[in-house]
Amino acid sequence: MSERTLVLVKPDGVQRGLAGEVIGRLERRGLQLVGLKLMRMDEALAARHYAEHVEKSFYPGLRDFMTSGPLVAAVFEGENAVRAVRQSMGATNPLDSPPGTIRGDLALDLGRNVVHGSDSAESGEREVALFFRPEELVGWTSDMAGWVRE
Ligand code: DAT
Ligand code: MG
Repeated sequence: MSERTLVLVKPDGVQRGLAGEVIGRLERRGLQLVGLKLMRMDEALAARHYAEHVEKSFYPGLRDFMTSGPLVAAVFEGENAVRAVRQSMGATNPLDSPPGTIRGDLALDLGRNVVHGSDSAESGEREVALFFRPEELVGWTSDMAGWVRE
């Protein structure tokens, strides 16, 4: 079933000039981009986005990091989009992420791991709605679709 996933190039990724690299890797895998913008996360959005982590000891550092500069927010859509993005991202800790993954190739530190991706289809819907108004998402048919999926 088709699903949507929210991808964030975190402030470290944008500062390091890796936004295009991260989005490009996911595009090149064949995932379809349906939303994209540069924006800044404020504290209220951080608390909603990371609701599952708000009470954790690392949350203040995570919040300060995520609100410290611009991020690139993107939505990818398609069958198994959540799983494909999580696999391309690698593990939460870059040192546990194999080479070939975004975090395994581009990051070293748990607190500077360059990219976010929704962890389930349900999270994807919730997170997309936090970052994008419906009219900011673009439905379109990729002319390459038949060359990406059978
Ligand atoms: P992921 O980003 O892989 O979905 P997560 O949802 O468990 O991982 O955590 C969100 C972010 O919070 C993660 O990308 C980095 C940070 N984080 C997670 N666990 C942490 C910890 N134990 N110490 C410091 N930062 C942590
Ligand atoms: Mg997560």
